[in-house]
Amino acid sequence: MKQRNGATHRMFLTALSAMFLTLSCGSEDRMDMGDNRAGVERGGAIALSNPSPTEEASALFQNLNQVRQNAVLFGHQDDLAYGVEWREEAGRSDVKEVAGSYPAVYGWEIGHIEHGAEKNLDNVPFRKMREWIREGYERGGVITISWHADHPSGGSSWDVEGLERPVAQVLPGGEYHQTFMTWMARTADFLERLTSVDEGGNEIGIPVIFRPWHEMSGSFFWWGDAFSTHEEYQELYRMTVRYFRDERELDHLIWAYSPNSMSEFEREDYWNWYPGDEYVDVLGFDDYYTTWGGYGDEDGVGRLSGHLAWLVEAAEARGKVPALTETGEKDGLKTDDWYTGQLLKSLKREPAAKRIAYLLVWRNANRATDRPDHFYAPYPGHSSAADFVMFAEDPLIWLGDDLPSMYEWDGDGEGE
Ligand code: BMA
Repeated sequence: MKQRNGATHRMFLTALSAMFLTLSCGSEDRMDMGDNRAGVERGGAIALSNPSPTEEASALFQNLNQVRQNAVLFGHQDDLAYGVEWREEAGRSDVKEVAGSYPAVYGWEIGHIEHGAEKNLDNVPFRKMREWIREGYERGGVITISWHADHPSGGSSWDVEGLERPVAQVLPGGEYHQTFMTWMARTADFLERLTSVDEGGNEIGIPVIFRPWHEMSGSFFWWGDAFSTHEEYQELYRMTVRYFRDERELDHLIWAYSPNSMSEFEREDYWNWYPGDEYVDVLGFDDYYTTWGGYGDEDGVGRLSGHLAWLVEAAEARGKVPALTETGEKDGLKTDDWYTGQLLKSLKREPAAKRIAYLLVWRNANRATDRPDHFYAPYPGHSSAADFVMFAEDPLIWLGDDLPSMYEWDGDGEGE
C-alpha cells in the first residue's frame, strides 16, 4: 500500500531507498528521491519565461521539474466542484472517494469570465471556484486553468461557422480588438484575485499554470488552425502573455502551450503555433484519441508513449516542463482497465515518457444536471474503480497525499 502522506512519504523514500532496491517492488523511479536534484541538472537549468516571477511560482516550476524525475502527478478537472453523482458538496471529490486522496493537480475552466459572468460555461460559480482553488492550493496541490473564451463577434469557442479571420479580428487593428481587451481585463482581474496568505501573513498570488488557446492544431475552436495563420495565432498568444504578465504583472502565472493530439500532425509541426520560449513554460499536448487505437492504430499505447517521450526530450532541450495537459478515454470512461491497461502502459513503455510532470483527466460531469456519461475519472461503484485504485497506487503516480511541498524551493540546484 502506498504511503499517502507527503512528508512521511519522502522520509520513507530517502531512508529506505536501499531497502527498496532489494524489495524489487517496481519502484526504481523513486529510488533516487533523496538525491533528485540531479534530475534538475540532467534537464539543465530551468527558468520561467517571466523574468520576475513570484517566489511561489518559481518554486512550483522548479519542483515540477524535480518531481517529474520520479513521478507523474495526477490531475482532474473540476474535481472539487462536482462529480457524477453530486454537486457542490464540501469536501467531496470523485477521485478521493475512489482512491483515498485528492488529486495532485486541480484543473479549472474560466470560460465566460470574459463577460464578468457569475458562473462559468459549465455552471460553476466563479465565487466558489476561487474558494476551491484556494482550498486545493492550501492543501499543497497544483492549479491549472483553461479558458474556453467566446469570440467578440457573438459565438462560443466552438462556433466556427462563417468566421472570417477571427484571430486577426481580436489582434491590434482588428475590429474587435478593443472589446477583446476589455474581456482580457476581466479575465486578468479574476486571475489577480486568486490569492492566499503565506506564513508571514502576506497575501500572495496562488501559482496557476494558465493554458489559454489550447488545442489550436485542431479546427474546432475559433483560434483553431483552419481559421488563422500560424503568425496570427502566435501573436494572439504573445499578446495575451504581454498583457497579463507585462502590463498586469500577474507574476504568479506559469504559461502552458498545448496543441491537440500529436497523432494529428507531424512532430516537427508541433512548433507551428509556438509563440516562443520567452512566452511558454510548460510544453504539453492534449490527447483523447491515441489510446485504444483511436486512429485505427492497434498500438495506441506505443503511439502515445512515443509522443510523450518526444515531448519530454523536446522540453528538456529547451528547459521547459513537459505535461500531458489533458487526457481521458475518448467520449468518457467506459473501459474497465483504461487507467492501467492504456494510460499507465503509455507512461511506461518508452523510458522517457514517464518524465512528464503531470497529466490531467477531464471533468466528471454531473449525471443529473449536466452531460450524462461525460466523465473521465471513475466514481465509487463505477466498473473501473478497482483499476483506478491500482493506477493510483502505482509508485509512478502521485496524488495529492504523495506530494512534497511544491511551493518551497531551497535554492539548491539551479533554481534561484
Ligand atoms: C469540454 C466539455 C464541455 C465543457 C468544456 C469546458 O471538453 O467538457 O462540456 O463545456 O469542456 O469545460
